[in-house]
Amino acid sequence: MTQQPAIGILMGSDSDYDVMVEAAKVLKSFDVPFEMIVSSAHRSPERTADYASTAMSRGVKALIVGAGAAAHLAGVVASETTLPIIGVPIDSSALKGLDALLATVQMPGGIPVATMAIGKAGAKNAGIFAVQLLALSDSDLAEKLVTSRQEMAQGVANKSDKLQQ
Ligand code: RP5
Repeated sequence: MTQQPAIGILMGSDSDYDVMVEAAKVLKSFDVPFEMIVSSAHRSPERTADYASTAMSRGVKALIVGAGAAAHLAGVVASETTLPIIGVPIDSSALKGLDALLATVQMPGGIPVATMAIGKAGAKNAGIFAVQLLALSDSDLAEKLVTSRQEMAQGVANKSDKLQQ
């Protein structure tokens, strides 16, 4: 049986996939069920509003939303739901994501979007942040997060050791 998605990953275009898949990789590594959706704030506003407004009733706990250029998608999604929204600005335009960063992060008071870094690092961190939210009520996930940090630290030490050889 397919597990109910706990996290939704939404992107404004299929051209955003190479960035947003970094969030998906993190969720997979923690065995968190998720769904990936393409919908645009501007090109398919009704589809976007419908997805965002029904996500909570389908058991989704948080949404990771990535878009580039005039990146209004995360904000529009945030206006349609009280689920936590994690925004990922994508470096898909001539302005290399600075436009998307400002469009995603500069929300008016009252409708928050937790905005990550531009591009792949932001998508990866969005995945980790989503796991951290779920871990507040899931002790197995909380333990896995601690193990993951320990492995990361060990990886840094290993790289340093290699430099000495
Ligand atoms: C945004 O415009 C999308 O999120 C994407 O980053 C950018 C370009 O989209 P395409 O023209 O490649 O579909 O809405």
